Amino acid sequence: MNYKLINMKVFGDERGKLISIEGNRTIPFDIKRVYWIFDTVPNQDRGKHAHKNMEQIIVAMDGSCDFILDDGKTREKVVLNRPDIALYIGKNMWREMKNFSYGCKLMVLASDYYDESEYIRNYDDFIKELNK
Ligand code: T46
Repeated sequence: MNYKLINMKVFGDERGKLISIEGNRTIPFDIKRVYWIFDTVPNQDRGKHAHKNMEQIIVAMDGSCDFILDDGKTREKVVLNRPDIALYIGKNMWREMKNFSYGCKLMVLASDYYDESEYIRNYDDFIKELNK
């Protein structure tokens, strides 16, 4: 499975906590794009696609959601609910995002610019792409 959970180093003191992410250092790619997802509602799923080439880091800054990760052979569930744990998803991984809490805030760092042609949004096409 081409994903991993990264425990982020937390700089904390009496003022609160701080976490820093540096491309190619704390995460395994250069950051070309940042986006965030917010105002989520339960029972409204997201994702249901894979990326041919893109790598991403996802952090639940507030609230929680489940990521279903699928490499065409195995499906695993990861619960994101802490701002100090980053989910790295590599290339060719099907992802579904479910069970959002109200107003969950996800920050996403991506290894490339947005390119709709790089998405695989049909599961059968994803399996075909893996077997090419
Ligand atoms: C992913 C998960 C975690 C853009 O125009 N630019 C962008 O950078 C992005 C990410 C999206 N969009 C447009 C494309 C759609 O019209 O925003 C709309 C919603 O995107 P989408 O339905 O793909 O959103 P999610 O939450 O299903 O998936 C997103 C990312 O697209 C995807 O790469 O891995 O978050």
